[in-house]
Amino acid sequence: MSSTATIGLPCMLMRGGTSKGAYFLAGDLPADPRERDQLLLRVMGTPDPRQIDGLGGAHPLASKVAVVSRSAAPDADIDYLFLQVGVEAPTVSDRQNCGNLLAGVGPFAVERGLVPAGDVRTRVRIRMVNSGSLATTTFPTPGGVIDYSGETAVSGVPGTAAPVVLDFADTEGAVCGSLLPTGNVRDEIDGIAVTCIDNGMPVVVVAAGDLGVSGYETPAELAADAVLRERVQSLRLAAGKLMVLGDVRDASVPKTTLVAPPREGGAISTRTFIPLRPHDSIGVLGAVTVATAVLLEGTVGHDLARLPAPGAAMGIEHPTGRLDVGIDLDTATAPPRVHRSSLVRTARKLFDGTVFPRTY
Ligand code: NQM
Repeated sequence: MSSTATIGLPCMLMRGGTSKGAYFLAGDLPADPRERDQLLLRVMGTPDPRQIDGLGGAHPLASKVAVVSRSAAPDADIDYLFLQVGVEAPTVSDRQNCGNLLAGVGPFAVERGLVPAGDVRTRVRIRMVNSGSLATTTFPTPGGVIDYSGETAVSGVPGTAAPVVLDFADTEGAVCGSLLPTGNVRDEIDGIAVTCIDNGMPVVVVAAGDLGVSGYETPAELAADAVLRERVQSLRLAAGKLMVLGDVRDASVPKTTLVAPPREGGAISTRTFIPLRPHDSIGVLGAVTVATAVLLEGTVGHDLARLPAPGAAMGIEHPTGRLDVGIDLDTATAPPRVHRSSLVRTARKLFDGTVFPRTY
């Protein structure tokens, strides 16, 4: 047991978008990934469905960690490593990005003095270490002080807060190596048409109707459907191989998104499994990826969508509202190229202090 694990270590709890996590400076954690992961399991209280002995919120969306440091990359100010900590299972995975926790990374970097605050707003260039993709985040810092309060509402979060604008570049194939890792806009698995796509998050897109549901169910209704869960698992296990992810039984990716025609003025309606638990909304890069999918001709979802005017934001409807995503896509090339994507989130500093990992 290292001494870092027995004495406390600095930790900030933040809500980023519709997720919540523990933010650390990389230098405050053990450098050895195995030692670091053991420590984080104790910090979050994993494995335990209630995470009663740790900071985790007993849900994958509240069992997340951001590890932040100054970047050596010439085009980035900050490096951000995202770690998904299991709830029931003692897992710590770096195989996916998290665009929601990303919303807190810029403010955290300012809070910890890694980046100076601008007089009106601050722009931080962030390298997402999990994939090497770049994100730029911009948030208000009037008078050089972060202002977390504001009028921006994010579906799935009560109240309003200051806008955190996220711009993504190089997310195409971030995890799988290419936007359409199977080489096709559409494949068939278990007799069902799917689109396997990765624009920052590996996602299997399926028409809800093909799985015998409407696609407008509540997350609780979807969670109660054991047959659906089995079919989703079967699809993602096969898709994992096709998407060059290998055996994904214990991995958090690919996610599966069920799509249906929009009902709330957006472009498409979604219900997402992360990877088997229904999401109350949808992940940031998950939404970016699904928006990209439905823009491409021939994909599952393209014909179900009500596409906005070219250049307008794509409204991705989800169980608790809508996430509007801007996608700059060049479909004239083969395969199509995504130049950038952008959206708005909010973040909140919840707590700053010292966490005491349990010692054994
Ligand atoms: O897709 C959930 C979330 C996420 C990840 C998940 C995320 C993203 O809602 O970028 O933000 O898909 O596990 O935070």
